[in-house]
Amino acid sequence: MSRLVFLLNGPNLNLLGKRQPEIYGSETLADVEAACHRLASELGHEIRFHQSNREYEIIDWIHAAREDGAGIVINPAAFTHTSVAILDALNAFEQPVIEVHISNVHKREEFRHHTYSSRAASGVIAGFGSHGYLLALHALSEIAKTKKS
Ligand code: CA2
Repeated sequence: MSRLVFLLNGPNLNLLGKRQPEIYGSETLADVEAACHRLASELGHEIRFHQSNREYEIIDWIHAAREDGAGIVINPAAFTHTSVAILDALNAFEQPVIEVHISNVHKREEFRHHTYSSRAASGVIAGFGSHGYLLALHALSEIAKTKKS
């Protein structure tokens, strides 16, 4: 069984740690990637970590995960609230999906309360800062174990 997890990040998350630390914290995306690599190797997973400001690239990575991905952790960022195309791609992926939001979107503006991508997720983690990515990796790892046994 594949141990490969895709960690996908949507638009503007390349600015993490560089702007609006009061909302998104001070860790950069490179810090998050390094922490995910460390945890993944402890859990016995390999990861592919990507970020894009382009919707089609995120969709292409979701399609790539169909080949050999054991799961997807995704923060679609603003595409969460707008993209039926990302929802359709996630629905075509047959392994578990965990959605992450750094901020608690439910405490924020009304337009962030509606999500498309969450409909394809086994679970959603929001409001724990960048630590949410690590919580999501733990969750995926547990789901993968349960599926095996
Ligand atoms: O809380 C999250 O993780 C979000 O997915 C972040 C998105 C936002 O549109 C969602 O509603 C919630 C925004 C990502 C922008 O990231 C930035 C990071 C630092 C500075 C500026 C933007």
